[in-house]
Amino acid sequence: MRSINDVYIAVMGVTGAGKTGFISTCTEKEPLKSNHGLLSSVTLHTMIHDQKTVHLVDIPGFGDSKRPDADVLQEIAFWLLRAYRMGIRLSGIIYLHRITDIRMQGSAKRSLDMLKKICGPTNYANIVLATTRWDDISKASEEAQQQARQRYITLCERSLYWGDMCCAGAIATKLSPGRYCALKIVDHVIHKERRLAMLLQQQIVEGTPIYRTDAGKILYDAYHSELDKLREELRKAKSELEATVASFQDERRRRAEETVVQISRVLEAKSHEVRGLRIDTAELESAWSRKICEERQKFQRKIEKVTDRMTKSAQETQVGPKTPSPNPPSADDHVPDDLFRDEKGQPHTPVINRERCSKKTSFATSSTLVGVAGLGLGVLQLAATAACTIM
Ligand SMILES: Nc1nc2c(ncn2[C@@H]2O[C@H](COP(=O)(O)OP(=O)(O)O)[C@@H](O)[C@H]2O)c(=O)[nH]1
Ligand SMILES: [Mg+2]
Repeated sequence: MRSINDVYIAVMGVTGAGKTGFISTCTEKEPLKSNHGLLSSVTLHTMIHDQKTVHLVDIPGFGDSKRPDADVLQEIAFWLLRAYRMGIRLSGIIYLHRITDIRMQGSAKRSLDMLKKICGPTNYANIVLATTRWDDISKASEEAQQQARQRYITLCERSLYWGDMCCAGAIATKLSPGRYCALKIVDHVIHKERRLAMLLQQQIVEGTPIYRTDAGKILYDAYHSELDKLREELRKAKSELEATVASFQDERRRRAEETVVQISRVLEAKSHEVRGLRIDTAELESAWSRKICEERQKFQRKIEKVTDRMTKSAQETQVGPKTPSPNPPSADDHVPDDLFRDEKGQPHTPVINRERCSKKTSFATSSTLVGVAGLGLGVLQLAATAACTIM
């Protein structure tokens, strides 16, 4: 069971920075292959380390082409709000950055700015800034290695990047592959023995709408610049369309029409994302609670489907016992561990045995049931996802 006295550490960074890999290295568990079409993606990964229960919280990155930043921020805000209400406090933040990224701009810079605004300056001392992919750099030319070392120095020195956080007590480090180095970072956070109230968390708890929080403002302003640009593009595209009407050039008109439709679609999608930032705390909570409830039901249906197939498959092979393994997933296993209790504050008791998705554990024991075992692993993968995904 998870407890508010456990250690909770957020792992952040752009998509591809190495968060999931880092967590998997620490916990020695296979990373979840996919999120099975889930809407939410803040996931908790638990290990016992130094006689403490440590939960590494995989926070979705900004700048993900598959997901709007506004949606990511909503989810983080919701998670922090829920955690706060349950008495859970983060002990620190591990922020990962690829040293192979040549320039600190675009989504990398935005992600860094968001980190600062989500944490707030008073929590900078509890941030570890870790650079990944040094192994790739070590294979590069001497010149490229020199450039990477210089990038690292620039990152640490410039206030615009990590300098301000380092001056306030954050530490920067080069992450080497392997568990030893990863756990040293975790140890650093644990030994500080802090329980933090993140800036975004405080602001959301006070009822500030997302777009007026420090983190939300960054996105909101960026969205507005983007919307302004799109409106200007649309205006130009529409005047081009008008010109083509007069010119009777069919092909040119068709292209102009397509452009107008395309820009209008993007504009509508972006406007919708911006509206998501305007919601207040109560709306955030009800919208995301609903989403998570729907997700839970979706999971339940998926697991039931796979379990059904497993049973049928076992019967069709007509070998071995009818049950697919000595440890078939029970009905209880399918109920996601709502770490975080239900609406009435009652803890959900069923807990999925996370050891079953440990790298060292196999599910089926009989070689005649390979196909069934495959399905069984599917169930475990779903169950594991449910266990660490749903709050
Ligand atoms: N060579 C190398 N690859 C890495 C390192 N860290 C992560 N990766 C790879 O980068 C990709 C993205 O990593 P992942 O952990 O999924 O990033 P996330 O999006 O931040 O969770 C994966 O293919 C990893 O294997 C590293 O330090 N060195
Ligand atoms: Mg990941």
